Amino acid sequence: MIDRINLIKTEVDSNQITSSEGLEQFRIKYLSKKGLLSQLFEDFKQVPNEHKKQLGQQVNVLKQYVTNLYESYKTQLDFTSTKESGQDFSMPAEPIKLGSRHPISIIRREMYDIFSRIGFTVAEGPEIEDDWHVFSGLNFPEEHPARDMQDTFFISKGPDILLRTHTSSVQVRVMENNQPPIRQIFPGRVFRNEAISARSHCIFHQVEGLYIDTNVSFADLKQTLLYFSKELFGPKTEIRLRPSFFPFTEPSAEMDVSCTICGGKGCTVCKYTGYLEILGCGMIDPAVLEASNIDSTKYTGFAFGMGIERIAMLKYQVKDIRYFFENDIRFLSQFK
Ligand code: 2U9
Repeated sequence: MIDRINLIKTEVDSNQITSSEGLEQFRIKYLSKKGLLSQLFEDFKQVPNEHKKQLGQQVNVLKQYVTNLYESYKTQLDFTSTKESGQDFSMPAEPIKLGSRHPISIIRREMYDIFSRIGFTVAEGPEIEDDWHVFSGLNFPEEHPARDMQDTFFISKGPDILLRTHTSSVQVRVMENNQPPIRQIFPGRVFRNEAISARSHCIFHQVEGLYIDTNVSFADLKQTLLYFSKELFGPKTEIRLRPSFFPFTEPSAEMDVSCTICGGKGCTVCKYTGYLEILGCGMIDPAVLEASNIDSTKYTGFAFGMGIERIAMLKYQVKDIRYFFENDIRFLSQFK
C-alpha cells in the first residue's frame, strides 16, 4: 500500500494541467467517488490493525496534498480564463462620472460666501404663503397690481393662499419671531404669473438681504452693496444707485454695476450706457417694522433683493433665461 501511495504522489506531481477539461479529468481520476483516493481508502479497511495508524496518516496526507493541488490549479485557471475573455473581475470598478453644479447653485453659493464674510447668516421659509407674509405685512396697498390673479399664482381665495412672489415673506417671519440685531440673507424660489420669454420666467430664484439694528443708515447699505459687487464681479467694479419705489422700503433705489463686459466704456451688452441693473434696495419702511412688532423709533434697517438668474446671465453671458430650467446637459456641463 505504501508503494501505491508513493506512485500516486509521483503521478500527481508529473501532471501538467493547462485547461479546465484537463482539471476535470484530474478530479475524476483522483478525487471523485470512484477515483484512486477513494479506492485507497476502501483498501485501507483491509490493512491489519497494527499498520493502520501509520498508513492512515499517510493516506490522509496524500488526500490533503491532492485536494490542495486541485484547488490551486482551479484558481490559476479561473484567473487566466477571465483575462482571456477580457473580463478581469479583480480590476477596480469603472469610475462614476461626476455631474457639475447648476449655475444658479454656483452663484447662490458664491453669494453665501460673500455675505457670510461680513456676518450675514442664511434663512429659508415656505414657498406656499398667506397674504399677510407676502403682501399686507410688507405694506402693499389693498389695490396693488401684484395682488391681482394676473400677477400672482393663487392656490385659494378667501383666505388667500398663494405661491410667494418674493422671499421677503421669509423676512416678515424672521422679524415676527426675533428682535434686532438681524443680519441675514434669504435665498429661494419665487413664482410670478408671467409669460415665459428669453428675459423672464414664471419661476426664478432670489436672494434678498436684511440688516436691522440701532443706527443702520443708507451709508451702511451703500457700502455693503459696493463690497458685494466688487467681490462678485471683480475689484474694479463700480456701483451707482438710482431713486426708485417699493412699498416696503423708503427711500428706495435700484442699483447698477459697471458693465461686466466693457468695464463701463459702453458695449452692446450694456446698450452703451456703461452700467447694468442688478438689484433693488432701500431703507425698510417704518410701517413694515411696526407690522412685525419691531420698534421703529429704536431700530432702522436696510433691505435688498436680486434675481439670481439675472446675475448668472450677466456673469456667464447667457442670452436666454429658459436655459436655466431645461436641464440640458450640454448647457449645464459648461459650468464647473
Ligand atoms: C422686508 C423689507 C424690505 C427687499 C427688497 C427689492 C428692493 C427689489 C427685486 C429685485 C429683482 C425683486 O428679483 S427681483 O424681481 N427686489 O428690488 N427687494 S428691497 O426689501 C424688503 C424685504 C423684506 C421685510
